[in-house]
Amino acid sequence: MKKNLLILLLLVACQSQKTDAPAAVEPIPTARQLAWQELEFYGFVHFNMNTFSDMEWGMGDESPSQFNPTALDTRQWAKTVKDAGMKGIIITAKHHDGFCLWPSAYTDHSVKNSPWREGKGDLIRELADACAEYGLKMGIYYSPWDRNHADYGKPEYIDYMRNQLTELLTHYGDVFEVWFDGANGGTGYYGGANEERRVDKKSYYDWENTFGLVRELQPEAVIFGDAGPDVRWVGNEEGIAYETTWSNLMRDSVYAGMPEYSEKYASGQENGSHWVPAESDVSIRPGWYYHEYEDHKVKSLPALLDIYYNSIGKNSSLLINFPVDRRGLIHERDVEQILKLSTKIKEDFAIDLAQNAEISTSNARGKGFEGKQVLNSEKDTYWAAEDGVLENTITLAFEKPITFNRFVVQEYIPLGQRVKTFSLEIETETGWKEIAKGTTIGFKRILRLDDFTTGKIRLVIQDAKASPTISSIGIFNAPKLVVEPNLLRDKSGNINLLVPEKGVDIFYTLDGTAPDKSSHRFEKSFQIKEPTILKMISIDPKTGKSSEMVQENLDIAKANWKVIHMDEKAQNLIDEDPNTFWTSTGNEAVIDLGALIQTQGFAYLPPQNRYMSGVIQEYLFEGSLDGKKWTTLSKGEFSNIANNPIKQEVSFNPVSVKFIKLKAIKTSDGKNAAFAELGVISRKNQGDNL
Ligand code: FUL
Repeated sequence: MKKNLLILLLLVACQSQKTDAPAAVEPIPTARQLAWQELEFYGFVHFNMNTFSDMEWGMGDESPSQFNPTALDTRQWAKTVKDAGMKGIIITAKHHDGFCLWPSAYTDHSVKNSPWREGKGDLIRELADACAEYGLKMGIYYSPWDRNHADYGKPEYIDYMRNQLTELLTHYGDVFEVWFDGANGGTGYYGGANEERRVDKKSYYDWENTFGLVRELQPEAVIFGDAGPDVRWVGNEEGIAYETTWSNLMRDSVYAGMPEYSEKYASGQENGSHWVPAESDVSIRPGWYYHEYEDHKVKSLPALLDIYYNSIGKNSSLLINFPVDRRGLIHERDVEQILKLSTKIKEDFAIDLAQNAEISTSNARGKGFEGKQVLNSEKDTYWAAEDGVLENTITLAFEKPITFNRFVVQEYIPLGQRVKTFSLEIETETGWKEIAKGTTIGFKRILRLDDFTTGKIRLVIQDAKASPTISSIGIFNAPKLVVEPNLLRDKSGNINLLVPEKGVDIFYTLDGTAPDKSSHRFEKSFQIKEPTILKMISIDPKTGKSSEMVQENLDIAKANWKVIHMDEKAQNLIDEDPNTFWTSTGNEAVIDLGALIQTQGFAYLPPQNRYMSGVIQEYLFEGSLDGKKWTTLSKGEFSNIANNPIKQEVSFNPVSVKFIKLKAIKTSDGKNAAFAELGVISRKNQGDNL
């Protein structure tokens, strides 16, 4: 009897012993990379000489006297970044034009020769202090390419670069990321002081020793570059990672600035040799640097939210840039938008429904690796399958059906990235139904789904490099994104109203009254041919939450209009699409309105593309009954159009015309006049014939 008891006790003791952890699947992250992975979301600041020269890539011959912010406040940057839920700030200490934000001992081309703080300022010091105060980390962007330094292209420049890195990495405390830009014009196309000095990007910077210096001075810092070595570029500047994003990279095949990088390497490779995870960088405006003419182009909440889900939700970190303005502040509109984003993210992930689920798994490795490990917030615990078992399911069962639309899953990356394909299924009355599929998971994968209601959800891992390890699963029911509707109208007057999210209703009025949920509900496209004021609003029917109201002053439809120019592209100026434009070699646009139209003004939309050319600043507007004899209806300037290229509306005494002509007297850059749209402001039964 006693003997049996002993055997039983021994058996129990053996079973309660912790099961061995799975072996790592190489490559795996280093300690500094693991710490970096936790940051996820941090801010970029582009601010230096380009802010004052109004350029994106300065030439290097700018005078330090141009650098003169009037109200620089790094604490305002830090507060914004902190409030937005970001963990740090990377600052452009030196961009391609070579101007230095700190008083480097190795060049005169720096703040020390600027009027700012009477040449006594040190912006990196001020930022380091502000970051410390707000509990943020600081990173350094340093452009290897230098259009100012006399030695660029020669071996001496490498000493200069290392001396400067030594200053930056020893004088300001801990740095979490050193960002080496891969850009080097070197084409002769852009001009610039050192353009003719092409360098061999692979060998010139002697990266091995330069990285060695960074390691020596800041052992905890990750180094960013196209080729890593620690963090890689995502391959675009839109802030978007790939459906399949491996943290593994064939690092030895890549070098910074290689032309085929984006296409061949940016999404990583399943069998990449090194752990070099992706970082998605994007600016909150079209440009990296501040330009007043982009004040109306700060990214909308839907656009920022798409970026968030397509970067952090796809195994990448997110680096959002603020083009700090000439005052030295993050512009009010940028602050407003980034805070809208962080508020929405907090709402989306407010309550983790998975916490109430019962977990079961198709395979269990043993003690310490049970399914329930995916629900605790400790990062060192995870569920793991037995060795060699690649196909697995993790099922979450709820007492009562839940409604959800977000699914978050994380692999336990200290043992390497493993999952190759997975799907998500819900239990329905007729059995399991697949609602989403994916490829890689990595550090974090977020599925943004329609609403589903079910009592059971299961993650099905179909294939993996080795038996999977999952550290976390989260399930959320994000509230609907309720933002102002967008209006699209074609030439014939067909109207479409759009909101980014399904299940949100749009209500509108055509009689000038304020819309509410008793107004017309938009169901399908309709036509408006005559001048009409359309007011619209969007409402989430479940919560009653509504957007701000938008008013569109629609004018006569352009269905019968003809452009009097042989160039096919001239149609762009009456296609009602703000994103297309036409450049007129004759510096004018003439339109046959197809009928007599009583008009009391005109509307001109300049090109909306990033590098606008031919924006009309001084104009002459004429009307005609026969297209031959013209009468001047208005003459003047569009003030501030170059800085704020929005639709310009000009009124005059009502007249009836059949032809209109907008002529450029002067354009912003002296180039041929360009038109995105041209229209009239008309009124029925008003005005006299010419
Ligand atoms: C690019 C640079 O050329 C841009 O000016 C900007 O700094 C961006 C983040 O990286 O390569």
